[in-house]
Amino acid sequence: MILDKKLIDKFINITSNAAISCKKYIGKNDKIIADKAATDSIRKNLNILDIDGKVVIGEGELDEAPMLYIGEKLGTGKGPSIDIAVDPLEGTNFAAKNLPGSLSVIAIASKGNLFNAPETYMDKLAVGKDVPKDATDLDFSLEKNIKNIAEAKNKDISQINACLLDRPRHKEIIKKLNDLKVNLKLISDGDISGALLVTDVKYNIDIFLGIGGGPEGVLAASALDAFNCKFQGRFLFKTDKDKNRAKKMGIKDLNKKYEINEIIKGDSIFCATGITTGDLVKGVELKNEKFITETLVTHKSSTIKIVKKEVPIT
Ligand code: VTB
Repeated sequence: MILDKKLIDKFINITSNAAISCKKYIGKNDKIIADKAATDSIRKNLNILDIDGKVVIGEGELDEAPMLYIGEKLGTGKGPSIDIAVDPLEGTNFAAKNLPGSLSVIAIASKGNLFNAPETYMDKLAVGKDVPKDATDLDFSLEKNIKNIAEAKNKDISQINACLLDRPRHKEIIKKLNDLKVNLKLISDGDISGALLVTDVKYNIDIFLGIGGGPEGVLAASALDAFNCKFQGRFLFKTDKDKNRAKKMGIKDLNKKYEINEIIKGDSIFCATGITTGDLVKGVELKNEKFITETLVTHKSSTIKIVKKEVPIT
């Protein structure tokens, strides 16, 4: 089912307003308060929309998140039935420390079409549309993936650029990439943005890989699907609590590798508004008594664009 284009503006407003409500907390070194401002704003504004919405990815489960918890119903109940994935403030550290790259992010799809992801880590791989879909795979060796990308792009391996989170858990991968002479972009947080850097040659990233948050993986996949890029993810369940939770969510094979069309089906809308300026979009600016926001929007069935919005101070 195609999602009504009129929903696009409504969802741009949702993430734009969340970004604006975060603005006063940028650089205050308090990520909890910034996250709460974004979460409050999103919840309040989603609840007045004519949608029959349900959170499938949010701030956590009911016992750990009072708002935007998985399963929470949102909207007036009068409009289309949609599933919502939301990360009100992606890159909480960035906002708290006034560093580049914090975003307010939402993705929607028709009911049942957006994967209900557990709050656990995910091993991810994202590659641009200029590489054949079968050239890379989470099950291939790192060497094979890099070699195939280089071949597809007619580049030397030393010209390949890989983006991943700078974490001790990636020590081995980083060493292998160094040995291969691949160029690295090691990000401290914000792996939704990281994954989206494969969408356009201007970002100069050939592959995004490594282990990050599962919910962030699903959000990135929603946009990557509209860009016709490749994404694969495999959840990593460490504790028994994680495993039981996954089983309760209906995941039978805990080692399953998910393809993009198993994570997001049919039409979707994705909006990411900048809070602090990053690679994808500018942060919120205040000019002449107006806030100016920039939002990356993808609507799978119609458009991909960056939308600037002016919102008067109220
Ligand atoms: C990433 C990143 C987030 O968490 O998913 C990461 O996108 C994964 O968790 O911005 P660890 O920090 O435990 O590695 C964030 O960095 C913070 O939510």
